[in-house]
Amino acid sequence: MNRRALITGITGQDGSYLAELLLAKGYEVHGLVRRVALEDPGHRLTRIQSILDRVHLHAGSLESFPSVHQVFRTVEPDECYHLAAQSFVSYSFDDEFSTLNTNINGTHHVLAVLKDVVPKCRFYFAGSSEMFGKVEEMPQTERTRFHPRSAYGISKVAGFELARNYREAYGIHASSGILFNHESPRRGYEFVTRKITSGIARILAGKGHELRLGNLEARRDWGHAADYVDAMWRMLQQDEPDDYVVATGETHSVQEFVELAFGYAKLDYRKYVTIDPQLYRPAEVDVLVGNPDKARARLGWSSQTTLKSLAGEMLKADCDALGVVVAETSGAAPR
Ligand code: G4F
Repeated sequence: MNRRALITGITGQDGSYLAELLLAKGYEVHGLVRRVALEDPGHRLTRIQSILDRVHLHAGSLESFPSVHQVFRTVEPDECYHLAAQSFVSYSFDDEFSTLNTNINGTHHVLAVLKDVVPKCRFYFAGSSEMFGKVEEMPQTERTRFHPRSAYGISKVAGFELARNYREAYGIHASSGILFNHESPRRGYEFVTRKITSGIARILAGKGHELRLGNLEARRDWGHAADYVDAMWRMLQQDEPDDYVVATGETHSVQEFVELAFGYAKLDYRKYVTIDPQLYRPAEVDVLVGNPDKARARLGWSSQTTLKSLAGEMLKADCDALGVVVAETSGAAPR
């Protein structure tokens, strides 16, 4: 019989790539989605449009224990990938309360239900490099101390500790990926890389003339989301549950990404980029760079995409969507 996987957050960037990967591996794939998503598939299910006839969607709310319980009883998954969260760091400063409630309670509900209904089900928690925040060492490893700088980062530390506690206290096969930033043409428009590539496409299409950005000096370790979901799957195939840093091992500034993407478009970014102090965060994570040695050694996983090809792929996709041709995005094969 096919293995059954349940994905929370299946409609998002990571959820959609993961669903495709699991289908290709022969899994029966289920997703927990909000009822509003089922009522508005044209808008909310776009990333999984091409696989809609092959996945099973269940309406539910992570904020409600009975609702999560009902979905788990129906699906009885062998593997659960818990990706759903309020994931925009900036927004977590605007509404700390809903970010903490949604992210922490959502994870707690899923773990508590899993323990009750399917204790043998393997569990993946989407941890984040935002947990390192004001970094205490370079590069960051699984042993680096957490120092989160936002309600989002705090909520991820809480989820990470919940997963670890369920592993230690109840013997649940719970693993956490400490994922560094990962992007793709399916990235939400609010995140900086997609904001940049979609902004350039609009400029080229004559639909915009300015790109407002915040802190260009922040440095991130950016990989491709399609590579990173493979690491999630590999974690759940291990005999023993554990936690892993998933990263490229390289760090680049937002400014470098801007220059790379505008370079592809043959535009001088200085003519279009305006720095908007309103877009600075009350507490910034200045630099992130992960050490993926453990994932490489134990999971046989490594990042397959350079920042250059990632930026090219994203820009090309945004330009294609607006019918604009960009001359040179070599090495930027669509996935
Ligand atoms: O793209 P960002 O919004 O991503 P951020 O905050 O690093 O978080 C992302 O990665 C995490 C993993 O490390 C995830 F856990 C999280 O869910 C999310 O996926 O911002 C990247 C950097 C920041 O330093 C920000 O201050 O870009 C800087 N930035 C500069 N101008 C901007 C902008 N960020 C955004 N979103 N918009 C700007 O205009």
